[in-house]
Amino acid sequence: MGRTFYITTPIYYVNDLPHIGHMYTTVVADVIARFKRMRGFEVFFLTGTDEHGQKIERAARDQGTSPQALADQVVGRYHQLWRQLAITHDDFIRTTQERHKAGVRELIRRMTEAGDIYKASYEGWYCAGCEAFYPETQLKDGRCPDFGHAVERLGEESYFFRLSAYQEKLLAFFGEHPDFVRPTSRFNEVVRFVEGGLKDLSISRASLRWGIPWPGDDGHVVYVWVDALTNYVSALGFGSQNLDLFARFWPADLHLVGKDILRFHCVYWPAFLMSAGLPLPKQVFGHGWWLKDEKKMSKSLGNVVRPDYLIRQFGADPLRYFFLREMTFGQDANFSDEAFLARYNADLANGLGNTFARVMAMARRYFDGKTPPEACGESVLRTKAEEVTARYLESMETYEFHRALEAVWELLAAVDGYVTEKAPWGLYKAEGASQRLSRIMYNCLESLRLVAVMTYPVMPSTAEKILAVLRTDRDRQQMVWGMLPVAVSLGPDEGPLFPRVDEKAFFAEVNVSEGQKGQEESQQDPLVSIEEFGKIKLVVGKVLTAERVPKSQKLVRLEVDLGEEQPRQIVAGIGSSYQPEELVGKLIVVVANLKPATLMGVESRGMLLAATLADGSPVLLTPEKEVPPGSGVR
Ligand code: ME8
Repeated sequence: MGRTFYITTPIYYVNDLPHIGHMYTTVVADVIARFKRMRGFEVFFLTGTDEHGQKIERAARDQGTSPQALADQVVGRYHQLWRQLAITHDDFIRTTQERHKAGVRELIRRMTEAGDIYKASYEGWYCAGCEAFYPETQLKDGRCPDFGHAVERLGEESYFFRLSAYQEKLLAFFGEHPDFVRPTSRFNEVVRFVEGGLKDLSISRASLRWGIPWPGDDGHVVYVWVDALTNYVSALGFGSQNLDLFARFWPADLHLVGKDILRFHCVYWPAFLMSAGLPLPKQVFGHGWWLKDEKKMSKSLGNVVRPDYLIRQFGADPLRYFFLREMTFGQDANFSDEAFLARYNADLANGLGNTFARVMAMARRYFDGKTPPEACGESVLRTKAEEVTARYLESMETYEFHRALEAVWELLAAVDGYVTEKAPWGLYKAEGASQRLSRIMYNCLESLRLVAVMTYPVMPSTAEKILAVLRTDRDRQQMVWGMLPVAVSLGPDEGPLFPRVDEKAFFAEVNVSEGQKGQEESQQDPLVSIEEFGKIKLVVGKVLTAERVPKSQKLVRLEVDLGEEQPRQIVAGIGSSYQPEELVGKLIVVVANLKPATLMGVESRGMLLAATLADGSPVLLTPEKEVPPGSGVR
């Protein structure tokens, strides 16, 4: 049986569109997955989405849609983005899938059987942003300690997990597995946290509906973190009849996460697994954050970056390269377009692109469009290439990607230096396509082949392009010297790998077109022109009938007179603040030309406007005097 490697990303919340942080973690996981496959491992690479909980329920309510519809929409964007970024995940799990729910029920059944679950009443400070309770002592200025989100006092009956019983067991496990958390500094933080004492954990919510019902008690849903963490085993069939994947791939080799969610992965998850009698993952890596202007990006700060425009303009490879090269894996780094362009021009257009173009132009000319006819045994370049390959492998194994890439770029520089020193053009002039010239060019081409193989996990499409020109197929991708075939026709010249970009022109263009799109997506308060605003048709309407949408807590179906021939049917998420009866006869403001949408099976042809209070509840907008239905609003 071959060696296996199971790698996971966090499953991302669907309350918002993906941003650079989600892209980063997933790209890094993809690089590791591709690297391991290349080294002969049978890899299982999992990513997915975390779709339950208060965050999602609130976001859906704010957008006047259902949590499931919101999730479906955001998941669509994730799938599209992972395709654009050339992500090779083997599975995509969604916590709303039945297979996942079965896994959660099985985990809870086992924890209950172990005697680790009891029911008690609970009161505490709840942060909806983090989906977590905090003790009074941990609050900072009355807000959540990590991000400063608002917290609220919540009290209810809840099921508890006996986390306190696992303090010693966890510490013993940490002691026996010094590699469990990386980087080491983060491991120490985790150990200190557990040494500080563990309190039992509330793992159900009675006040929330959008979640997995507690097995045998429909009045509760499972706490979103118990739900979410279980994805790592439910995706392998845990909780179902078919345990083949589970037997093959569990325990995970690597949970890759951002440092924000380390505690959930290094303390709670191992405790749940111990309780359920399951093996623990081998390693959790908590990487650093991409910062914007030295601050962590977050939706609430409005400084989120979505570099979709960079993917549109450059394809996936340059951004993948930038992610891996710019950030010292584990630490924080700043993101900026300037830094991206600087790396693009220096490392890709100049470094890789130019060296490749320069060497290939000579090789094509000297050997009639073929690879050199004679290979070379020993040379300085071979020595360098072998030293670089060894260093690259070592750095990739320890996830020091920036070092691995640095090593590869050293080899590129060595090729450049070698060409300058040997001056093959002089030889060609003097001797024609001689044996000596053949050996020199072989050394260069073989080094470039190795560069392509080593860059493959990070820049798969560029590597494939180079390998196609060098006529080396997948089987020949081993990282050993001497695999380049001699005297075979080179693949066609497809032009520069990375055309140089003029920074001034780039920023001028980015600011007027693409960048604006990026900005609009990333800023909280984007500006719209009067023409854009004019496209929205706002009209006063009079509510004729109102009734609740069956099975929905929030949705109300309205028939509204907009001064048109027929009343309009509108579905609005206002049922928790208004009784249907009190709506009839009210004048409201409606977006009349919104694309129709179907909410819980009922078509809505428009949207009513309401102010939103801090707790998310809506207050209807109504004209200050009686006006006829159909009056325009501007
Ligand atoms: O936490 N820099 O989901 P989430 C780098 N659903 N990485 C970042 C980042 C940044 N500025 N911002 C986010 C959740 N990330 C839970 C996880 S797992 C069982 C449940 C990345 O959508 C990083 O990997 O908030 C972080 O851990 C993750 O996105 C959080 O994604």
